[in-house]
Amino acid sequence: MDAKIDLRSDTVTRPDAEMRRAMAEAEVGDDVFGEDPTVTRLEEEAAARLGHEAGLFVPSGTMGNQISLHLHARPGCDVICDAASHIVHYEMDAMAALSGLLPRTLPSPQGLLDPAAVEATIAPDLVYRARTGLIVVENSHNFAGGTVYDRPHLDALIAVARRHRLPIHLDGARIFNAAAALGTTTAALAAGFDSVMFCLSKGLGAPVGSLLCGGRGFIHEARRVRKMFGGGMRQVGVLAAAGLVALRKGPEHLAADHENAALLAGALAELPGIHIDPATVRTNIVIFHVAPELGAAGAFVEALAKVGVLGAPFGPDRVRLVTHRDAPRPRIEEAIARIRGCVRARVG
Ligand code: TLP
Repeated sequence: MDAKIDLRSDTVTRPDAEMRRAMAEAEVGDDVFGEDPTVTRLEEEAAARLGHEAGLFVPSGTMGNQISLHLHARPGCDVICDAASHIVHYEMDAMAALSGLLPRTLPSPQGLLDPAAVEATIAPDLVYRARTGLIVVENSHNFAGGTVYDRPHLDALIAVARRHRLPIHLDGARIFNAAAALGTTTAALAAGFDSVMFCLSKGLGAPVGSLLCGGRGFIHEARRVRKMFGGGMRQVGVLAAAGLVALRKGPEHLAADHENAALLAGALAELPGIHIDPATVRTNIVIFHVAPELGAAGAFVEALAKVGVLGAPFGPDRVRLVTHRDAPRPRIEEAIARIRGCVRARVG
């Protein structure tokens, strides 16, 4: 059997030859002193792509989100977000640990916040109620299977935030996937948010790094919080150089990733014991339910690994597969054949 097909995440993508060349040739300086020209270029280009005034290069999406939460809301405040948000499940409860914030979660169909439910959750000004400090939106939504908000939906959420004078942050780790799926631009999806985080290290293919974008004053403060969180980096232009290639060239690969995800979802839907509605797969994330006869999600993922397909358990009976540029169409076809064989061996 040839090599494993790694669909655990789009974070497994490796820097390509062009990125490695750019890294080797990068002009660098000490970025804590603001003297790394490659980082500065990346921050400017990223902000321009999102239609925001300024950008800040951060080591991870988690740090970008957490800097933003820290700046937007005071300790003791609530953060309104979907119940299955990345900031709730996969960021080590950092909002509580680092910023004294409490998530006020709303279970939302397909992970997409209902503006009326958000408005109803905003705390009234009562002496015994904590204040709402912030609203957070995730687009595309990871845990819900890469679902996307369209612009009218975002407008309705931003209008709620404005009516209540609340800041609103976008976890746009995969905003380029959302834009590709909706046939729009990242700037169109980022408009109206007070801050936006997106990742270079996922489908765009960079080895490391995310950007936090927002107004000039906000990013000035964000630079200070990044230092406080231990994210001040020095000659980091070697990483920003790969990030620039990812930003310029990465988006063009995403449509193929989405086609591959649709192909995978369609094939999975045909298999006994696997439940997925392929119509819900809009981007590069494929999440399916496994029936008990296939075993728990963890056991099924182990069985898949034995046939050379790597996925991730995403709950007791859910499995996630993510398509990306390092697994082109023939590899996805091969993955489908292997998964089919594995399922048939288990359910006969
Ligand atoms: N997501 C990772 C894991 O943490 C689950 C993945 O493999 O999908 N926001 C969203 C919506 C994300 O999906 C992620 C990463 C982040 C933030 C955090 O980015 P990093 O991993 O760079 O801290």
